[in-house]
Amino acid sequence: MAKKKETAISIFHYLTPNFSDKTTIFVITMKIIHTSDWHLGQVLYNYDRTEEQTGFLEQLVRIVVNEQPDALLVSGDVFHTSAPAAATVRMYVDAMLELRNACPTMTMVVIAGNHDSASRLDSDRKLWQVAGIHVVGAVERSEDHSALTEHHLFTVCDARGETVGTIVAVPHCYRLPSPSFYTDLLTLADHRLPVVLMAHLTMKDSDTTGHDNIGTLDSVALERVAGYDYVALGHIHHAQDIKDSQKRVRYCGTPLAVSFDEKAKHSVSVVTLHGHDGPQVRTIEIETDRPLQTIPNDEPLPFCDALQRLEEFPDSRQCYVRLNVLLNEPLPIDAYERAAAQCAKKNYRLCTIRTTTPNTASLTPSAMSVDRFQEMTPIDVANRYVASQLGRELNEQEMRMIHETLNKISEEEHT
Ligand SMILES: [Mn+2]
Repeated sequence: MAKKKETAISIFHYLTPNFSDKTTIFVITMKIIHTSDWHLGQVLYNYDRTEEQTGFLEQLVRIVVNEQPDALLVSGDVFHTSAPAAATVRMYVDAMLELRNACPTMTMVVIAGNHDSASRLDSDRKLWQVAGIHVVGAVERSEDHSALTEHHLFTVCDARGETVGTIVAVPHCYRLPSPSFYTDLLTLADHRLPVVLMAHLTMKDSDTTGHDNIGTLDSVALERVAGYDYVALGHIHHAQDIKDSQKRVRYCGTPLAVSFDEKAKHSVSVVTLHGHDGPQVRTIEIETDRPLQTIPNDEPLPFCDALQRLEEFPDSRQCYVRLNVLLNEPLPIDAYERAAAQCAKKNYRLCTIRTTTPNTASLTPSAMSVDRFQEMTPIDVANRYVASQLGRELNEQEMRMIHETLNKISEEEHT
């Protein structure tokens, strides 16, 4: 039997000299957990969310313990702000180390999203490396292949130490070194095994429900990430496979809702790659004690009726509430107090009263909602302003000036 197998392998080698033994005998599998958009440190209408975020991170640790994946990928927007508070950073550091202990052999990769500060994430990159955690804050602009490989490519091994694939990690970036950057990096990877791209971007044809149309200026066409076995995306908060990608290109979505417009379920994705066959994706729902709830959820109602709905709302959890009011008459002067009192009775947290005037109730609002505006980073806002006023994007110098100013502001805020 062994002899037959050996003969078969040598025939295979003769025919395909570039293949290694293991690809001929076994189908190599790589199991990854894909998550993104944690937005740690987000404050929702002045309510601190540390408890919920800690709750998510604890669930993630349990998932990693149970699944024992080969890799854990965090595709950007780890933090909600570019200069997170010390307590938020501490929550992150503690969680990363617990995740590391939960599965000591898995490869861990984190990339920066548009909400993260690339340079801050990169500042302790080498320290994270000691814990076997790869952090990629900024894009490597050198054209040197070994520099690019060292910065962006990470080998994944299984629990036995066998190589099972490669992760190509590209953080959010307003200007890539070239439009073909993703496929250029693919050529540096070992193609005999699955190659996975991590990126934080707006993919063309993605469902942006719950988002403003930010980032359409630099939306990426499917062809630009072609050739990868799986593309683990972050940025759009609604979990989805990209149309026409044969499920190879996917947003895993937020584990916790960041805004009231994110109504889909929240989960992390468990992805198994068998050689170059299409990925198998399973989702594990993330539970929360504090869901974000618009009341009524479908159509706005006059204030008193909306208040009635709030009173009757059955969820026994400690919901965050956005009251959805149809303005057929002016809002009572004590509307907020009445709504807040009703919320207090149920241990809910009133966030906002959304008002719709009757003649626009059926129309899609063209202006941006407060929720959507809050989701945007200062750079997004500046980009949108420049695009609407000047019909162009921010240039490098303007971007740098804004970043410097923002850093100064956040330093002052934290002193
Ligand atoms: Mn995000």
